[in-house]
Amino acid sequence: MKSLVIVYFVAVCLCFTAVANDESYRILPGASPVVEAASPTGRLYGENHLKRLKALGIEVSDTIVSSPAFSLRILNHWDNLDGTVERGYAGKSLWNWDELPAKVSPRYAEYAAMCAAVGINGTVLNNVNASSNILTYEYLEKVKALADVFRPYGMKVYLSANFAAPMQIGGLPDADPLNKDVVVWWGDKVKEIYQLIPDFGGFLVKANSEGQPGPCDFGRSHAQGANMLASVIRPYGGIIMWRAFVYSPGDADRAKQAYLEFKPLDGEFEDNVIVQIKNGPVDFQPREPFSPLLVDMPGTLTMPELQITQEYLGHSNHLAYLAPMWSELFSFVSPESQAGVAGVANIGDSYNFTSHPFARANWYAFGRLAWDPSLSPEQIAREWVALELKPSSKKSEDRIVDMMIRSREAVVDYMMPMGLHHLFAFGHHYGPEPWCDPEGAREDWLPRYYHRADSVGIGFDRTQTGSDAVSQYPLPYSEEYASIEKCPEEYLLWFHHVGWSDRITTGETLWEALCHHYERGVNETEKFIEDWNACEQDIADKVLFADVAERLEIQAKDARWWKDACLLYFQEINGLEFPDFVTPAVRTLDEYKAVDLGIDNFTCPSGKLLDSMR
Ligand code: GCW
Repeated sequence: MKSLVIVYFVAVCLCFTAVANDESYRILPGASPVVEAASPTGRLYGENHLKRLKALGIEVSDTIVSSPAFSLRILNHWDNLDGTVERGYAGKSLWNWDELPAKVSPRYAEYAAMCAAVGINGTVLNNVNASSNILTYEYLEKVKALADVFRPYGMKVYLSANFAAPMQIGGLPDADPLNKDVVVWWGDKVKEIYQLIPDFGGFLVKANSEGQPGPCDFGRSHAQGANMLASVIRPYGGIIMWRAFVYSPGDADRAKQAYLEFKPLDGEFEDNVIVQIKNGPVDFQPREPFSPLLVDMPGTLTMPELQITQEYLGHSNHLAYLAPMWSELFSFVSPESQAGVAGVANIGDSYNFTSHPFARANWYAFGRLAWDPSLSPEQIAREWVALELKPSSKKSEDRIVDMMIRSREAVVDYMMPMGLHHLFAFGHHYGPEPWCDPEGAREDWLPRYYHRADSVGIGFDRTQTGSDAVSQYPLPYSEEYASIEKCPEEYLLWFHHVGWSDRITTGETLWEALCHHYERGVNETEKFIEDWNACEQDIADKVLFADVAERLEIQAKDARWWKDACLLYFQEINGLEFPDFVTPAVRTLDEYKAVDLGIDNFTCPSGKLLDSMR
């Protein structure tokens, strides 16, 4: 416990510097510490923090003053109205639209309490690939029922809006943001929403992205589209979160496209529009360099979008504790420059909300970091392990925290180390398919677009001799990333096409280094099994213990699959021998190529089912 007390002291000091707002609180020390706050939500957060300290056995010996770093700390649910969840791996949607508003499940309040425990203050209920039906009166009544449950927990409700809603449910011939009828339609719709939900938060919009409608369909810019919605919602205090996740097949490197489209619009957005930008320039890969757009829109409110659901990190089968990834982002993107932070939720109707017991740690960590990004991933893991797993010995606690901290790097190592990205199977994004080439598929959806492996080398040249994405970065990063010598190893193949036999800074050839990473990733997953088994005596919840043990077995098997499939495929291209330390592949490349999980694009069955199909 001592280490926790020390880190808490540091965290408390840092919080003193944060700006006070009505969500902040103060806890005064004493035999029974007192919570002071300017608002009921601030009081709730203070009480929740005090509860956490008590549960962790930490005494309040000095006054604690705390304010959130980001004023908007929001979950994005990619939940569809038919109960499915896009990229959701924890069962079906938690929202039972068929039963609402008549029947309000007690799980809604449980969910809101979990969010409030870590300071999450908003939730977008539906998928960004939005059905316009959510804006019909029938659904708005259901949304109101949820908003009523969430309100006492300090959680505001937001909705994803389909930009073509005036056409789809309003009967208008277009959705041009400069068409007066369109503006009137949105104005009436917003009025209807606020009559039902006076503290409605606003809209999240995915426009002109992956086939979704948007202002560009009518010759208008993203700023014109966002500003029209912003103007109708402004009188009610609402906001528009406008996503910058745009790319289209064409000449420009996909990693450059959001910047190319949005940077020229800097300064044009209304001040109740926040441009929501994915953490990396491509798409939630196991590791990406930060998105340069996040640091180069000085005249625009921006917020990073993180992905809590593990679309590209082994779904709910793999242990991947994501706080290290998010802290990495905040080491490049200063939280003070951002208006909020969004996390794509990993929550469903599964018995524990997230399916993998450790996936709850990512929900927890998202909230804790959104409140205070200076908290260390280790401290957050320590809190979560002590609060949720409650191991009966310090040794097991340390062991589990250590596993969690190592887990994200392990996933990067066995899936796509050294800056490789998008080697995923088409559609479901679970297993490896660096060779994937389905007929008629868009080039920028294929792994070869990203890995560019050929007989000479591997990696995407994003320097001046290639796509020049490096020049979108500010100094010193633009210079560092452009130089093959100075580029950090973890981004090497993101920015450079490197010869297979070129020596990298460790003295190994690129091929040896790549093999090393894959091998290390696999070894780590085997160590996770040993580590977890060593904790068995200390975990009282035997069902949870067995559940995790089973998933770790799947993860280790998958890690071998990733390593074998990728290394065999790259070997076929470069014709080199494997270094001695590489363990022999379990199957041949052809056998791996024949693996067909038979699962659809967006959802994934339970680990067990997947395992039996493998
Ligand atoms: O990562 C991709 C996902 C899509 C998702 C899209 C987005 C909601 O594969 O399923 O759609 O990103 O972020 O809009």
